[in-house]
Amino acid sequence: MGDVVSYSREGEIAVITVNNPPVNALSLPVRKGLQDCFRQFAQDAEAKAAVLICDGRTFIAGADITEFGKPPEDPWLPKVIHEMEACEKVIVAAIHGTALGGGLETAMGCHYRCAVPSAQIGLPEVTLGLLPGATGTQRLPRLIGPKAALDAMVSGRPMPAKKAHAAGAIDELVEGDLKEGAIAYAKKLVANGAKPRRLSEESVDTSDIDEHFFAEYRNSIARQARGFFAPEQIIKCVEAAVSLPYEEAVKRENELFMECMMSSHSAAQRHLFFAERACQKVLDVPADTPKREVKKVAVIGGGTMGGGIGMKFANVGIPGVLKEINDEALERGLGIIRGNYENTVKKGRLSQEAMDQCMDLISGTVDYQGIDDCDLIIEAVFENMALKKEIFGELDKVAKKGAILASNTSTLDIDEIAACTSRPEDVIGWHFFAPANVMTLLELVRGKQTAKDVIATSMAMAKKIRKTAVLVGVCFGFVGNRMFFPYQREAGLMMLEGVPADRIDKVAYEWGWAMGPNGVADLSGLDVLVKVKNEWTERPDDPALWVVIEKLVEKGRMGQKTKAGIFDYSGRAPVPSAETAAIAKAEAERLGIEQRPDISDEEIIERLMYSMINEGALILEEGIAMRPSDIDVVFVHGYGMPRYRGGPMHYGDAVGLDKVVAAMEKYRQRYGDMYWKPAPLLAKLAKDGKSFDDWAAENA
Ligand code: T1G
Repeated sequence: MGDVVSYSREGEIAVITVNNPPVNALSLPVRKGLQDCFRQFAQDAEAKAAVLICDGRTFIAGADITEFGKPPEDPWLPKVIHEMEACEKVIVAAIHGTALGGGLETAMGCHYRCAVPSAQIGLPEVTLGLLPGATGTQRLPRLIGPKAALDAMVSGRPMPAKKAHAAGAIDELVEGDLKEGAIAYAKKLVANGAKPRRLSEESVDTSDIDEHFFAEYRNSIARQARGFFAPEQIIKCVEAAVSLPYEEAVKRENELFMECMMSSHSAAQRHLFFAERACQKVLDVPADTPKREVKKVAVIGGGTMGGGIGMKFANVGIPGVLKEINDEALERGLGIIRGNYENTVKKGRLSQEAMDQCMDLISGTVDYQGIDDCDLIIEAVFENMALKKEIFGELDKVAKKGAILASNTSTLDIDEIAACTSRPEDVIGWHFFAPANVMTLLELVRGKQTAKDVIATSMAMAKKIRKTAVLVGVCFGFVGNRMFFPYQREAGLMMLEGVPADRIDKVAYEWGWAMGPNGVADLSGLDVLVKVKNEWTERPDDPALWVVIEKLVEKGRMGQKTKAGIFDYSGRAPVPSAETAAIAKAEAERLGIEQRPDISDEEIIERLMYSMINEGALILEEGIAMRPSDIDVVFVHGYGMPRYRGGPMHYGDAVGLDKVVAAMEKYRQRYGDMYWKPAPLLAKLAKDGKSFDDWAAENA
């Protein structure tokens, strides 16, 4: 590979080019190369101005995340940026693709910025549990004001070039060839006698903020930032930007950045960054596996799930057919879709025109003939194996050759379903998470005979409909639900031991879950859990398993949908129910369960999380998940586990598997081997002082 940073000259304009695929990350060689080239530019008397540009698909997309966690090596990025900014001659950043993080910070160290209209700029460090640590928290407020800068840094969302231009972050939009346009812009600056604009020499315009601004800003993000460490650190940096001299404020930024870098939150969020990319790679399905074309989709079953699934395809311009059993059900199904779109339009997140375009792509049918031209057919009826087998038998008769036949089953055996067809190689599970048009997770369930091109096509289509797909194997509950069962089991058992349901949920919520286990059960429907238990033929022989939930269902308390479940719901907020407590007490007496109402918060979390982690270890041993990090992606994208925990397996590593196993031993002494015998893999890793990450590296 040639130089990662090269120097050339076009007449009186120097051109400094970064070429470090895939995203021109600011690795040590790039930082050194930039420093050398800017020094060369300063010495080059023929060069009146310089353009900083990148080869490949994007301007610098940030610091090199793979270097994090290792000792930083000189030259550090702030040092490179300050030396570049101090240059007496004008430097122009020429931006295409995504100038992110350290990339935008470098561009803000340049004196002027130009970009093609399709470019985006942003400071997404917060998504990694970090903050812009190379003067970004000081420069962006000087460019676009403290409020807009905080919005950009706390959300981490990129800004399109046109909006950035309007805000003053981009000085010139370049139509056509970026390099030509940037050189022309640099020449214009030279001709106009423009001086280097150094943001470090400017102060923040505070005319639109008052003494309440920061307190009000903290309140405005409290909900979305709940539990996260980095957002508050970013706010502190901007407070420094408006109150301290630049040099002092940069020192403060570095202190706060190092606190973020050393935090468990950032380790977790950086872990997820790579986990979300790794899960797209299937170990035995090469990336260049030919994919089947998907021009039209059918969804069988127009319930909440079916409607949401159909929307995901319409949203990306793929026509779909919704198949229901009769006109009334079909009308209801199409009505669900229409209602979802109308809600989004009402919230201002979708135009009426866009909604109409999506609705025009969705048609309906009440017989199988209407789907014989579809390339992908997704069955989304309720969890009943007999019904699913009947449907797949029909699909086998009418679906075109090569159509992918998918089931949205959340627990049932894909191989058993595939066996009802003459084409098991075309059958795969597409397990969406409710609500399908909102939750980002999609579990793709690989059957024993699922063809590799079906897997490759499914992974590609998942990405197209903006789902995060994780490939899993066949077992009851696959990965997510199978690991959520022990989590919910422990919640139920602690309720029987006398711990109030609302306290269990409070502890889980404060740990970071979007909602506690009992609130989730009420949301999903307690009857659904009871149906799952009945379908779970190999469930543990435990008379206490979800016994309270079964009694509640017998009394018609199904959860939120009946305004009463584990909790009562006069509004949306759950209210502790005396009826649930009475049932728990009576069942505990019947089962002879010792009352331990004062179980500690620590024990509540350990029993909820370690039971889940142990199941995850079993799943890895059985090959149901390819990687521990795939399991982490499942829980962050499908179950509301906070990103700053990194997922259950990363959390186990962060706690230390030896500590996990030691805690499990306590519960094994009290509750026996049925649930608390460590999975062999977990026991071995703990004994060897290793982590799931170590296991992943050894089994990649
Ligand atoms: N460092 C190292 N590798 C990176 C990288 C980075 N910053 N960004 C992407 N990659 C790898 C990625 O792992 C994948 O590798 C390949 O590039 C393609 O990525 C000091 C501290 C730029 C929008 O957070 O958002 O600067 O899997 O699949 O979908 O203040 O990558 O092929 O082996 O995502 O086209 C701040 C992170 C860093 C941007 C492109 N910057 N990257 O998306 O491709 S912290 C970011 C992205 C920082 C400073 C702070 C996206 C993308 P592989 P990809 P994509």
